[in-house]
Amino acid sequence: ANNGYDLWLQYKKVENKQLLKEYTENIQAIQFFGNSETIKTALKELNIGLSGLFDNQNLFENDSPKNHLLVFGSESQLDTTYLNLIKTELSKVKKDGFVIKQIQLNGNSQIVISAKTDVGVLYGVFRFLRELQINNSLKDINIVDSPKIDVRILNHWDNLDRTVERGYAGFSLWNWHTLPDYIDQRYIDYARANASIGINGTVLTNVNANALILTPQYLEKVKALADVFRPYGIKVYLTARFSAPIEIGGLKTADPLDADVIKWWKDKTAEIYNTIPDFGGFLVKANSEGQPGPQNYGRNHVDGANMMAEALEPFGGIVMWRAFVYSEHDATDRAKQAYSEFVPYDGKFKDNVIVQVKNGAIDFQPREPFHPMFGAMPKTPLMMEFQITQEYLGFSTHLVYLPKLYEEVFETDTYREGKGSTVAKVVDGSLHNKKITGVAGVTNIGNDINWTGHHFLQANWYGFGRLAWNPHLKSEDIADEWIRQTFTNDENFIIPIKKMMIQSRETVVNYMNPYGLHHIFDTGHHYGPGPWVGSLPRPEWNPTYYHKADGFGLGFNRTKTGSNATAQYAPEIAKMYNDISTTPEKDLLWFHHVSWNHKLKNGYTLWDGMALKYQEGVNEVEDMISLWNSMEQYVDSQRFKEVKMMLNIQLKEAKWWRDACLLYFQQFSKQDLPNGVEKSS
Ligand code: GCW
Repeated sequence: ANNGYDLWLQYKKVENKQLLKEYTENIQAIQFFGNSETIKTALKELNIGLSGLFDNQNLFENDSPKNHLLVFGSESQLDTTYLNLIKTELSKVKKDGFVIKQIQLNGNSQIVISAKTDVGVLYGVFRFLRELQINNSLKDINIVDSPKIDVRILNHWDNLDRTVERGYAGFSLWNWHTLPDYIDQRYIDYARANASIGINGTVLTNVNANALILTPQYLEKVKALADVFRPYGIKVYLTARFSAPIEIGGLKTADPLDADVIKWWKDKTAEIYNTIPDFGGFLVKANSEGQPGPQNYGRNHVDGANMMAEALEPFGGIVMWRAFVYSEHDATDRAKQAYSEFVPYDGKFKDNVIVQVKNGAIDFQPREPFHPMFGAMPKTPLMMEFQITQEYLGFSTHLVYLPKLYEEVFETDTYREGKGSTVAKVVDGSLHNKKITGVAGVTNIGNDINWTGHHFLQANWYGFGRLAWNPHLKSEDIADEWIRQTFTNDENFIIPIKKMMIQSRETVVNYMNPYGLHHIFDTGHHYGPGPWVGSLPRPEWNPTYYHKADGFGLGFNRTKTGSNATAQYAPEIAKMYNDISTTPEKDLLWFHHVSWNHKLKNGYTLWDGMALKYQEGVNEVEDMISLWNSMEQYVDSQRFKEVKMMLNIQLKEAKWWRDACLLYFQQFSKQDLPNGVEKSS
C-alpha cells in the first residue's frame, strides 16, 4: 500500500533496466568534502534516495573496484582537482545555486555536485536525486541552477491550539504540547520535502494568531523546530501581532512611535535572536479584518513596519508586511484599498522590509486579474503571496493544479516599464532592481497522512516551491517532474494525467466562477456556492456586492464609469480593461456590468454562454473521472481509490455549483437554460 506520506520523494526502484545499469555504473561510491550538519544531511538523503532507487542497501559496502565516484562538497571544501574541472560552471552560480557535472578524471567519469554554500550543495543533491527519479540520463550531465528569489517561504495559518485557519488537511503539524522535547519524525520529513524544492523559510504561525508565540515558553519550542530545520537551510519566522506589547508586554499602548513600545520590540527581538541566532524575522497582518496595527494610533504602515525593521536590522532579520488590508474605509470597491494605502509610501520603507502582496486585489479567487500593486512600487520590494490551500477552490477535495494559476499571474504583463514588464520580473526584482525578493505560499499541509488531504494537491506544494525558486518555469514541466517522482515514469500515465492537471484549473473556474465572476462563495466558510445575500453585516462581505446581478445583467463595473479600479493599472492595461471589447472574456464580469444579452465571442449571449460554461466545468470533471478510472493499472491501489473517491465528490459539487448559480442568476436573467445544459434534479 502507498499512503502518499513520501510525497515526491518516493525513491522507488528504477524500472528501466538500461537506465538502472547506467546509474549504478556511474555511481559506485560517494565521496564528500566538509562535515557541517548540512553536508551530513545531504549524505543521509543520498543514502535514502540511492538505496531506494537502486534497491540495494549495501550498494556502497561491497568490495568491487570503485572507479566512478559521486563527489560533493562546497567550493571552500572540495578538492582542488575537482574544483578546477568545474570552475567555469561554479562561476555562474548565484547565491544558493549549484553545479552538477560529469567530469573525466584519470580515465574515469565522475559526477561532481558543488555550490558556493553548503545549502547549495544540499539543493544540488536533491536535484541530482530528482534527475534519477525522473529518469534523465547522467551522460554529460551539466546543470547549473540558481534560485531567482531570495525568500522562498511557506506561511502556515496555524493557531497555537493546532487548528489551522483555512486548513483542510488535518490539524497543525506543530505539536506545541510535546515540543520542545519530542521531535516528531514528521518535522524532519517536512524539512526534507521543503529543501528538495528549495523552500528556505517557514512562518510557523497564523497571521491572525495571538501574541503568545512570542513568550519565552513558546520560543523554546520554536527553537526546537528551528534546530531541526537548520541543516535543511530552512529559517523560522513568526507572525508578530501588532498589539503584543500590550498583550504580553504589560504596556498600555502599541503605538509604533512610543519609546517604550520601540524598546519592547527591540528587547523582544534580541531575546528571540538569543534563542534562535538565525531567526528569519516577522510576518505582520496589521489593520486588516480587525487586526490591530499602527492606524489604531493614527500612524501608518511605514511607521509600523519600520519600527519592527529597526529592531530586526542588527540581526539581519526582515519584516514581511502584508498588503492585504481590508477594512471599511473603501466600501465602494474593496479591490482598490491595498493600492491606495500602500503606493503613496513607495520608497519610504526601510531596506529590510518587504511588502507581501496577494496575487490579486480581492482574495485568492479561482481567477483574479493581477494585483495592481505589482510594478507600481518601483522603490519597494514586493513579495508575492499565493494561497496553496484552497480556500476558494474546493478545499482539499477538488483536484486543482495551482501552478497553472501561479504561472498565469507571473506571466501577466504589468506594462509598468513598457511591454514585457511581467509580474515575474517585478517579483524576481529584475524590473526595478530590488534589494530583497520573496515568494510566500499559504500552505495546504496538515497532519493528514498524505499531508495535503488529496494526493494530487501535493503537486501544489511542490509546484509552489519550484516557482518560488524560479518564477519563469512552466507549470507543465513542473507537472511532468512531479508525476514522474510521485507516481510513475510511464508515458501512458504521464501524458494524459499531465493534461488533466493542466486543464483542472480552468475546470474549477468553469464550474465556480466563469467569465470573471468572483466571491460568490457561501459566506464564512467559502466552500460551496452562495451567490445570494448572506447573513453578514457588511455589504462587501455579501456575494451580491461582487456580482451585482439585476434585470439588466451581471458583473462589477470597475471601469472609469464605475469604481475606476482600472486606473490603478498602467495606462495600457487600464485602457484594455476600460473597454468591454478589449477586455479578455475571462475577466469580463470582474470589470464590467454586462447585459444578459451581450454577445460573447463564441456567438452566445452572456446568459447562454455562462450557463454553458458551468456545464462545461461539470463535463470536464466527468472526463477526469473516466480518465482516472482507466489508469488503475499504473497506480497503487490505495492512492487509486482515494483519488477516485475525491473525484466523485468533486463531480457532485461541480453540479451543485452549476445548479445553485444558474438557478439563482436565472431570477434576474429570466431566461431559459440553453440546450446542452442539464437541468438540476
Ligand atoms: O482569505 C482571507 C481569509 C482569512 C485570512 C485572510 C488573510 C488569515 O478568509 O481567513 O486570514 O484572508 O489573508 O489575512
